[in-house]
Amino acid sequence: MNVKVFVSQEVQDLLKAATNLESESGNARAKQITHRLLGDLFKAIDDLDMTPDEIWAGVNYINKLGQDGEAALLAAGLGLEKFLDIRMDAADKQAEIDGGTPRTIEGPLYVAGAPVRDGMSKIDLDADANAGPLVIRGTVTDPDGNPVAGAVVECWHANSNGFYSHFDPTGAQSPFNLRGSVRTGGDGTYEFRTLIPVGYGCPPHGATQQLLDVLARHGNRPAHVHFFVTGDGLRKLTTQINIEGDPLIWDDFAYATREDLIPPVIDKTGGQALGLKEDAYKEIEFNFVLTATVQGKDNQLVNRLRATVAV
Ligand code: MBD
Ligand code: FE
Repeated sequence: MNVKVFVSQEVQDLLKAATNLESESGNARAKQITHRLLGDLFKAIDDLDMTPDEIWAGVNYINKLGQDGEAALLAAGLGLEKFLDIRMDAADKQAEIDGGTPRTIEGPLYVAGAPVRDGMSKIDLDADANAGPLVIRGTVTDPDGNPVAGAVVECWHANSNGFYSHFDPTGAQSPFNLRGSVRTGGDGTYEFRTLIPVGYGCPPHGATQQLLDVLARHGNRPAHVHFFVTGDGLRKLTTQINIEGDPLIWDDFAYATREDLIPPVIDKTGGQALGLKEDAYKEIEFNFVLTATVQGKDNQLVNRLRATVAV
């Protein structure tokens, strides 16, 4: 088959009818977006001469994606979430906002409601024989380099199996294991006492890995730690750090690695006095620099569905 029907009046009318484009009712923005995306799909079907079998494979794939609860995971894996960062970076550049800690994607595994502590939090609630102790500490400063008092640093990461609490397929972890929040004092410092994470891998039988297999891509991330950082009058920062030395550091299936987000990992002793499980431990110093709101507004706040657990 090599037919081109997209530009026909019949198809253009069908697109308008299907999205109720010419009526005043409904959500105008949703109609605009649906009309455009559906049109782009129709055009791609024409251009690539997609077969009915291919279309139904795609429709069935979407069903499996939803059944597996993996739509946000696929968004990370296909670079859609990274694309949003590229757009926000470009918007910042246009607005001449610079100097802050680089953003990188949130990913789908945040859980709201973790306990908030002052200054320091020990977040490794569950024993993990294969993970050594790790201290992550630093400061939160404003664009002028002043410490931010009352800033909140939220942290979440995986265990030595690459699994996150709440999403752990083995069900092994306590709620909020390896998740926590620290509120800074007047000196703007924060500290997390935790364990060294291992990189995440997509569920092997899930829809995301299924598509990645077809594309001959892997579904793994290098070891990393996520952060949200908030402070009064400053924009919320969403970022991550990588654990230096992970072989996948520049081969992340979610494209989240950035040059300035790979702090050195330092060997330290004295862990016993800090309540760590071994005296020898690793330390990462990572300082967050927040950026000012734009006309009093946080233009990088992102609303999305997030898991919530009551403390
Ligand atoms: C993760 O831990 C993650 O951070 C992302 C972006 C996707 C899947 C798992
Ligand atoms: Fe992650």
